[in-house]
Amino acid sequence: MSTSTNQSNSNAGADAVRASLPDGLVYVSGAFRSAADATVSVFDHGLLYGDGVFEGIRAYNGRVFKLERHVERLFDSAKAIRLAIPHTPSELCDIVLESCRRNAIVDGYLRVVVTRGPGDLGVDPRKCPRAELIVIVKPTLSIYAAPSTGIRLVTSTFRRNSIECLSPAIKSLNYLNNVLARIEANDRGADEALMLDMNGFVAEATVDNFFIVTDHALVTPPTATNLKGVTRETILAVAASLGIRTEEKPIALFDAWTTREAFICGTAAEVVPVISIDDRVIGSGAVGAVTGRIVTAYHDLVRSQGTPIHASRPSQELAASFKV
Ligand code: PXG
Repeated sequence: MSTSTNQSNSNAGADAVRASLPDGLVYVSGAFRSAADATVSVFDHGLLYGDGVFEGIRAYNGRVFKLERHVERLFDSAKAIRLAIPHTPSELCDIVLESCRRNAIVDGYLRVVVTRGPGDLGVDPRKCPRAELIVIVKPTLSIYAAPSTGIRLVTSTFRRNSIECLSPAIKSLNYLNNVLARIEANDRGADEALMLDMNGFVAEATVDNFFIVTDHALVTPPTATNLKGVTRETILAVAASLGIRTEEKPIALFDAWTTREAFICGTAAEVVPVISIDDRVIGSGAVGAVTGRIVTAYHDLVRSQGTPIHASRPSQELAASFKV
């Protein structure tokens, strides 16, 4: 059977699932349930205190891109906040893949959330005996209106978390300053906000890492001030394979305003060219040559690598744990 036939069959399967369950099947409290029935307790500390961690992952062409790396980062985030995930990393990979299979996903966006779980009013996490794992799968996620022609950024007055407050390496459920920064960008007619670190250097966008292209190299800020983005690290490797020099060093706002090219990157958005920052046009105002090469190389890579959704099955023990 040809690849295209496989794909159209799988897409037909996905269409059938969507027709009967528009928001798909969500994994929560150990079971796959329709989105309408997938509920968490009002006493969940993820809801009450933003006490939890998450990942955004993508599937392309029937494979999950960088699944193991995302799961590793989820466990690192959880470890940092002293949250015990009630599964092994391998079981978590299996639950993600099973979510894709049950939703007939070929291409899609996955959200994995682990909260401290249901407890009581009161911040003490000892009241939460068991973490809650949620896996949501969507066929698409749109973050920016017209990403391919480039987006406009404005610098936010809200700073990215400093390590003294909450390490930006923790992909936690505390996104309020990022949300406020995005509201600010919306209010100012921009597509996205650029968030600075506590020293006034560029940290990242609200849900994406930031790169500039100088005469010498592709430059991105060191991860002390931003999320250790999976796309960011992939792009550093992609650039090296294309023979493009890379540097990780602080970027002053002046250097961002006056750079030849800039882009932001993340799992959901992929690589999105930036055409203006604070009303300073970047380069010619069109997508730059280096950015174009990175966009294409990343696009090709994500569609050609990843963990196959259909090559494995969960262990009997894990499968038996699924309540529905
Ligand atoms: N910085 C921040 C603050 C993020 O939340 C990234 C960078 C990019 O990281 P990855 O590993 O994806 O390359 C993120 C990613 C959303 C959403 O809309 C958030 C993320 C990813 C996807 C969707 O809520 N965070």
